[in-house]
Amino acid sequence: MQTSPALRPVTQDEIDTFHTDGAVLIKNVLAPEWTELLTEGLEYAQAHPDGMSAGVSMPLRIDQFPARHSPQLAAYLNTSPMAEVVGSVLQAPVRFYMDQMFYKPPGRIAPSAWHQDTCYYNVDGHQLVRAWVCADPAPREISLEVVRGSHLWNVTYRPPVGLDPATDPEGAAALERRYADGEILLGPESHEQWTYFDSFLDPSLPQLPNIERARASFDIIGWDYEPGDVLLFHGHILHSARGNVDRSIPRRAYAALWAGPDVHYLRRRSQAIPDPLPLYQHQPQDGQPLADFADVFPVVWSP
Ligand SMILES: O=C(O)CCC(=O)C(=O)O
Repeated sequence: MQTSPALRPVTQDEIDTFHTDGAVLIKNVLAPEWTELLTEGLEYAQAHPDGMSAGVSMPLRIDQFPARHSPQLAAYLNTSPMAEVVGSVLQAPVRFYMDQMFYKPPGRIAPSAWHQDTCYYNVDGHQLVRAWVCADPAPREISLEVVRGSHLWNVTYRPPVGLDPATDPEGAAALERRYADGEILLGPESHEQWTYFDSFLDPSLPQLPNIERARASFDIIGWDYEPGDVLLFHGHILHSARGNVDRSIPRRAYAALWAGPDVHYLRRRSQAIPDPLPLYQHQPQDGQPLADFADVFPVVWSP
């Protein structure tokens, strides 16, 4: 796959910031043509929903694996310098794991609640990196915030979605039995029809602190994002997007999850996002590195 280079190299300072803070905004690294392709790709995905396109409570569409149904997003993923930027920060070979679209139309911009990404997926490792880009300017009041350093807290919180044993004990008990039998709760069929509430709200994981209510107690950082920037954040970091402000243009974001060499499979009771479809045929076992599934997750960039 032929990728084109970033506008500039990632600096040592940016690499250090990512590892210390758990997130870094890499400014002016993507040429304008990438933003054009991204815009086309997001509009195409928005106009062509599939079984993994989820309307969430406010006007917000989240698509899982949108590059699968948007040719322009596939081209963006495969040829833009995104993988290079991630790999330069990890200083290691990178594999693509999955992608998402967060399409917020003009009007009241929906916030995204505080959460951690790791607990949603059947993977674990310290080299899981999210690259978030936006087709539109996104000042701090509508872009991402993180709790600085929370990627090193060594805690996996309960995702705030899924079937709650407190409200549906029988349904939850049935899911619990399937999990104990070794099943992946979100099987390949979930790629046809999926919602954030097909999963299991795992009561064994600690509940997220109410960060929004106690903002002053946390070291929260955020950025004014401009198209051409790439925001990188760690898979374990606590993050959210601000919102509830009115604006005349959309906020169309695309986020891809990338994996370095230490990332491995881990079947989670809290899994909320299905495994990538071609992975199911491998019947992956806990602890297997993604390198064991090189046909599904080829190395896309190496130092
Ligand atoms: O863009 C958003 O509103 C949320 C993004 C996010 O949570 C993520 O990329 O993990």
